[in-house]
Amino acid sequence: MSVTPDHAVEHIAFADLQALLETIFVRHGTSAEVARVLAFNCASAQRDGAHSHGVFRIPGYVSTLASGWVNGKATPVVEDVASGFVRVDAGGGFAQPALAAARELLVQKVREAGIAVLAIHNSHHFAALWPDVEPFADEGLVALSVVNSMTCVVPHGAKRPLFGTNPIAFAAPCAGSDPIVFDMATSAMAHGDVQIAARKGEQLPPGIGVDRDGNPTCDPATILDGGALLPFGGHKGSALSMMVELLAAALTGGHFSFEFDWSKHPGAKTPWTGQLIIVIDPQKSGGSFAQRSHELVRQMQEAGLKRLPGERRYRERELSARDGVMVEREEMQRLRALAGI
Ligand code: NDP
Ligand code: PYC
Repeated sequence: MSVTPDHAVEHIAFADLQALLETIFVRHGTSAEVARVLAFNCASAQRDGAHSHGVFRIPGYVSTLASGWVNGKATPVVEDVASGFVRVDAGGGFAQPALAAARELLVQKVREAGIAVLAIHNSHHFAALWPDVEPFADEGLVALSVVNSMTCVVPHGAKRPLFGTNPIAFAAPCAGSDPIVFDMATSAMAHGDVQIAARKGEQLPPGIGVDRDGNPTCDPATILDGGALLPFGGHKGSALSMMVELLAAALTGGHFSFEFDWSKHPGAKTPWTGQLIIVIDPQKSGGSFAQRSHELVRQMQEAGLKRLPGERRYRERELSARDGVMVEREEMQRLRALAGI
């Protein structure tokens, strides 16, 4: 993994980065509200060092908006379907504004029933998934989310790609510390990281992907040029990826990763799929969930664990609060050009 020299980066205040990204989104065709939600999401990923879904994604957002593939001004339609079920039609827009529109109703249901599901369809998700679950854990709730993406992963034992990179994110409160959060693609590597490696001319470890004929390759450019990714962990990751297709698409009414055709929209980058979020109120269990989380973490650490999932991001977040959010200088130039400043 290459290291960026200090002189090649800028440090920018989080609020300034968010404002810059908002300007870009509005300039390239979103409503002010959609721009606000996406800019906060993307700036948060950059702040936390989640680089495969930070400002690296902005040119993709811009090209997808320009292609007419996504509706940047969509107004989500929220439906109160049952005591534990909220459905949202994102209107061909982004998934995060759909979540924002349904959030209050969802949490109200969770507090009443102890559990509720948010099923988003007709949506585009181009971001990290942890920003969608972590805020629930900040409020004392447990949240699990899945989203499917675009065909680029060969199911274990199959001959051609079918699944998306299909991440799973989970967040739970933990007494005395930040929430426990993990967020992982079910592919051996996120597509974004393959793109970053290709851009840097780096090779990948074995077991990540195959070329267009199904032969193993460590070359990210070969994977991107007609090749495909593999699920992580063989048949186990493949089963989880299948579960994500079922929950994020079949259950929500969204498209499977292989069901949409963006070929008539050159520049389209955002998967047109679905997202499921399950939120649970652990207070309904009668015990002290957050104390129990704390105990589990304590035991894991006593067993020798040095790094919890989420911890690296929290550390990066602290550094960004102290020094400003780190962005490569070249990237900042691109962002300012896209903002027209
Ligand atoms: P990583 O493999 O980098 O990390 C997965 C999880 O494991 C994270 O929670 C991470 O915590 C944790 N982790 C990593 N290394 C360790 C370690 N050594 N010990 C303990 N925990 C560790 O993520 P992926 O590459 O799989 O995914 C990257 C991003 O891509 C995700 O945010 C995902 O949502 C996004 N994505 C989005 C898609 C979409 O369709 N929108 C599709 C696919 C991926 P930490 O964060 O603290 O490093
Ligand atoms: O990194 O795999 C990925 C991805 C797909 C859609 C958005 N991110």
